[in-house]
Amino acid sequence: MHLPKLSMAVLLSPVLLACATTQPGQSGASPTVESISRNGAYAIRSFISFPDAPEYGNATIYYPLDSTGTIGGVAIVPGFTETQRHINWWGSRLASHGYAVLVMDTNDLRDRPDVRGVALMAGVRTLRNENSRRDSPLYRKIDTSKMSVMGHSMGGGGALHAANLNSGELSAAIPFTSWQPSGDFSSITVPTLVIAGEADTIAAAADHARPHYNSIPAGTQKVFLEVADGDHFVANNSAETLHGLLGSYAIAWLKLYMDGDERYRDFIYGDARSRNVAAFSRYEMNR
Ligand code: 9J3
Repeated sequence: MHLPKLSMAVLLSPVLLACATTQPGQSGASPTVESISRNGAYAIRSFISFPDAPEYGNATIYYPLDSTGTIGGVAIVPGFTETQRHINWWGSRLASHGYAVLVMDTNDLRDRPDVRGVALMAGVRTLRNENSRRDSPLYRKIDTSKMSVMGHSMGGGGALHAANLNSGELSAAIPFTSWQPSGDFSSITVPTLVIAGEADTIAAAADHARPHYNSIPAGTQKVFLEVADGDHFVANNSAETLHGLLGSYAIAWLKLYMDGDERYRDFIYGDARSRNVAAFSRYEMNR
């Protein structure tokens, strides 16, 4: 058995010593504003053949080809009368940065936010189960302890409901232009990035995203991003000119809070955000 001698040689190699300085949670090249504002390094694949869940309708799982180690998962639900095609740019964008992303349809186009929250948690369950399903392209590739939820409008309300009821099972939540009258999300303990639109006339920020954000406890990491002059659809497929900007914040949020990769902190809290100051009518945080 010559392995001990070999590993000693390996440890003393300067190249591998450099690798050994990589901090927990870090993977991939050093991020820049540019690199997190477009698709990442991974080739993207998707599939639709996985066990059906009663809580949601059709769904697609996007994932990075040739990911190394295990990866976190994100479940995403659209808004009232919407389907996957309204928000599925997030699936490929996040997959290209190293996540397994389940983008779903609801059972009923009119399902309310709380029902969408239950659907999201079922999506999380599906992603976790893919890790142990032998025929899955994600077999043994998922870190089942890293799961997050996102959603648009009533689906953003759903992401907030899911986080409010299941913070212990989640790593992060990212509602965008969330809709839930009288929404009280005071049980959320997972880091939550609330994306809003200044000129949203369907889910007015003053009546929805803003009070949603305020209801999240001060002891929970939270950021309120309000797109200047942004409408109800700022984070949907149709708002292509905002994909780079909003994608960069969501990616930084997931990398920091789902993977613990501290290299992304500055893109949210530090100097790297000041370059976008004109894009936001509000940019608030509790820390
Ligand atoms: O999911 C959404 O876009 C909410 C839109 C809305 O105003 O619903 C009211 C019934």
